[in-house]
Amino acid sequence: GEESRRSVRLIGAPTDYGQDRRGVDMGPSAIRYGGLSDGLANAGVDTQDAGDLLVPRAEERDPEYRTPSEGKARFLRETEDVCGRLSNEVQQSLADGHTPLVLGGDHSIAIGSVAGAAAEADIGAIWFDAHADLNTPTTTPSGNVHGMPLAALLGVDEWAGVDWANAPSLSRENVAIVGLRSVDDDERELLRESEISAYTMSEIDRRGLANVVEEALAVAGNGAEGYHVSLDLDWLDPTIAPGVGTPVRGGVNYREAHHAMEQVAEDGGLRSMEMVEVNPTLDQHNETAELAVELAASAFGKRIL
Ligand code: 6HN
Ligand code: MN
Ligand code: MN
Ligand code: MN
Repeated sequence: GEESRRSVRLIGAPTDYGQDRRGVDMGPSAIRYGGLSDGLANAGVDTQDAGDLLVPRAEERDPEYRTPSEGKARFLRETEDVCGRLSNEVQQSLADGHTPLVLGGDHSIAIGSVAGAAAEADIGAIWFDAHADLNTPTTTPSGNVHGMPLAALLGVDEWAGVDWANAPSLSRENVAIVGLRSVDDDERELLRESEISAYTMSEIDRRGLANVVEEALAVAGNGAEGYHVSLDLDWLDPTIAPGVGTPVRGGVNYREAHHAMEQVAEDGGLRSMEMVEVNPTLDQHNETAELAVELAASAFGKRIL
């Protein structure tokens, strides 16, 4: 029979509530201008664009609002609102037979995209990131929710009480973090005692990224109905991805990143994906957004031969 083409639905989530450096809300536009629909067409997938969620400007909001039990988490109320709507959009895309590709926005939106992807299935996740994103409103050094989404999705500590966006929606044995090089003390403690698979840059140096990604794919897919790929552009070395709010030296290089995405395509278990933290105001000639486009094409199966 004829092989059915994958159809991708783009969903923009233009937030900048989750971190200090403004401008990441322009990520969806920058990635579209970087040629995303052409890039995906070259990868042989059909694309439809659902546009952007409406996200109120931070200026119209009070970042300090929180209930006493919520600790320190700026714009938590706004993040909850966006993630709830994003979760519904992602769920609807899957129900309609499309693979959701969410464009951030800061990484806090992952709470919504993963919750939506996990609503009707048991899924795993691969977190390509310099950071662990495992803080809670109590452990956070910054109060920024972009440092917390994976903890929210796993129901860690205070996040166990979140009753929004269908979170918690991941289990530790199906989560792999790849590319770590900036980890806070409480995150380190959690990673040491938990079943979460965490791969540092040093382990990647020693074993090679391809071997690490092969293992991460096995972890995320083991006993699960597919997995979510969360691609934080600060995963890459800042020399090739300067347009991010929290760059950390010593990330993966251009070919390594492509090969990792090619492994995702080859594996076939991708259920949903997001690309986050692209900040065009910190970028050089939109190169980080263009790199995101190229990586998405690889993840969705672009072939050279
Ligand atoms: N990101 N661990 C730091 C924090 O503020 O919690 C940095 C988090 C960065 C998060 O890049 O998505
Ligand atoms: Mn589920
Ligand atoms: Mn990061
Ligand atoms: Mn992140």
